Amino acid sequence: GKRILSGVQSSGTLHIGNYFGMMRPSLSLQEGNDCYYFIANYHALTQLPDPALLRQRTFDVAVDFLACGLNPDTTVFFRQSDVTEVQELTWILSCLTPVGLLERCHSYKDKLARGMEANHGLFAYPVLMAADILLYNSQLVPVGKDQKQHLEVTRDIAIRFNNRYGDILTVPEAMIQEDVAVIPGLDGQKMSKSYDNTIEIFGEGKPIRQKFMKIITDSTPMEEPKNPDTCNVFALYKLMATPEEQAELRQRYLAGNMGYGHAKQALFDKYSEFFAPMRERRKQLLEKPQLVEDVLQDGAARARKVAQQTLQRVRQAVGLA
Ligand code: AQP
Repeated sequence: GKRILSGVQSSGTLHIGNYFGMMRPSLSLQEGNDCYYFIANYHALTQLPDPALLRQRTFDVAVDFLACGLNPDTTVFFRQSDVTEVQELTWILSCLTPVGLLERCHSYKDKLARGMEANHGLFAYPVLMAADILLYNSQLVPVGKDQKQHLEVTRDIAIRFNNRYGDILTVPEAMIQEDVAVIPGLDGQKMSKSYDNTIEIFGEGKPIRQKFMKIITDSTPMEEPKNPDTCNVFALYKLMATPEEQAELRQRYLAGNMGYGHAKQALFDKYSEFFAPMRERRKQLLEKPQLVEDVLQDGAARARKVAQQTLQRVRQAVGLA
């Protein structure tokens, strides 16, 4: 088995881009590996100044991840901020991270371009992420393609550290599944909270159905054949449908006489069915907030043990201990 690390920010409501890009691959690694999965609430703080909302969303992410199948008996599941050791490692790593390395990060440049406030936390985000990964001696990090560059920054920092201080840190590898590397949103761009183009994992009622109906398609007329392989609706359908169901819908695209409204309805039905069991588990968990809190506390205690060992080695190596 390998040491796997995976994190998700609590900056908003989890969407199916998070689910298929990161959560599902992470969940499928639980058996036979040594998994550390956490809620990145320090990271969320770079974008979320409302304390009540940050607390609420952190709890919601915990519930949603558990509902989606995280097994807290085998996986160490915790809140990032419950293991404050990560902040000391962040500082130490900061002292060997060139500013230019961070200035080149697309995610930071994107956020600036979209008018977000350039606080230092946002700039230093990849160093905190490196600390998360390195603190737990992670070997594999399942992520969507948007995080590829940040993983390279982590590797770069780890290698710099080891070159300077000796072989202390484990240099991790990104695990990116090509078929789910970039899940498209309603507008066909990467699904992302900050693009406001998301489909929530646990969306409800009319508003969520309306979102499906708003997915952008080309304007091929109803009666003409359509290309499933360039269609956002079909791309999302493929994530949830069996091979037979995919073949069937593909056939209908190619045959013509099927409007996009029909494909969207098929996608919406599939989504409702796919997430139904998780929705049920989520309902049960929402009734037991103390159980969720206990899981996180227990996870934090287990995570802290590893964190303290790594930090001790690091402090020794750099001359702080
Ligand atoms: N569209 C996506 N396709 C594939 N993977 C995705 N991930 C996010 N969007 C997609 C993956 O989800 C994991 C957790 O993401 P995060 O908590 O870092 O959130 P994010 O990437 O910041 O999500 P957003 O919605 O894109 O937020 P903003 O707009 O704030 O940047 C990561 O592994 C990510 O790759």
